[in-house]
Amino acid sequence: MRVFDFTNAIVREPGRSVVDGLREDRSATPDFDGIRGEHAGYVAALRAAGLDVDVLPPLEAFPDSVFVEDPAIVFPEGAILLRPGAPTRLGERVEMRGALKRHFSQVLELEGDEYADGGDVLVTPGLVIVGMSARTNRVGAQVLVKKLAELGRRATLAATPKTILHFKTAVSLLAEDTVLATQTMADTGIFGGFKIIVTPAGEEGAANALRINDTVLVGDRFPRTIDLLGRAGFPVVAVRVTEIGKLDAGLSCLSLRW
Ligand code: CIR
Repeated sequence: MRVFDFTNAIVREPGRSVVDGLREDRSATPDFDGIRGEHAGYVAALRAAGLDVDVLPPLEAFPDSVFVEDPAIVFPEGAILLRPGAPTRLGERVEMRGALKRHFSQVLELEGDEYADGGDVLVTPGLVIVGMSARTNRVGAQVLVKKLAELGRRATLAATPKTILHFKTAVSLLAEDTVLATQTMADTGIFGGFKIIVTPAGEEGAANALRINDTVLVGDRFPRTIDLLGRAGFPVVAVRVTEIGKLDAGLSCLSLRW
């Protein structure tokens, strides 16, 4: 089984408060109806890729709770409940616990003061890479590596380039031996053992793509990346995440997959 062969996903519907989610760039205001429509399109794309999708209800108290990738990571053998690094997001873990317990018999938890976001965790064949960032501190990453070992997963730490929010903002796995990465991420040397397809200049946001079974989801506002991947033989599905992108998010952030 390949690490991107999935049968199930968890997503959460956006609440109206989603427009108050965290974002660096305050100049472009996200639109709720736009986000809701994009989210519905995303869920349809997951289903078309073959996934059974559990859609959780919105949580108005947590504007960023639509980004379910951050409070947990999941594998066929079990889940790990994380401690998101943004103070406004820490409570999302409590809300995610019940869903994880419904789907997984083994649910491990980060329990100290450490913090780690799922957006910093890249699963590759044989090795999970945990990026340290503003949302995942060193202790959080170290505790997470131990929890991953309990699930039988080998993991290593890496530094997330300072200019980006999460490790996976700048890289995604396209195939077992290939990643899509921004030039900055490619230059770190972390992906020396992989073929690297670099996002065209100006389309760095495309690096947060999502391989699911035989499909690669890519943001529809990145035509040059879509063309590049198509010519490299990847079956690309363009998904609209323009309003969602105003909240510093992309395709992986919106689901947990196993
Ligand atoms: C945040 O800043 O936490 C949200 N507005 C965006 C989270 C994106 N999540 C991800 O990249 N895994």
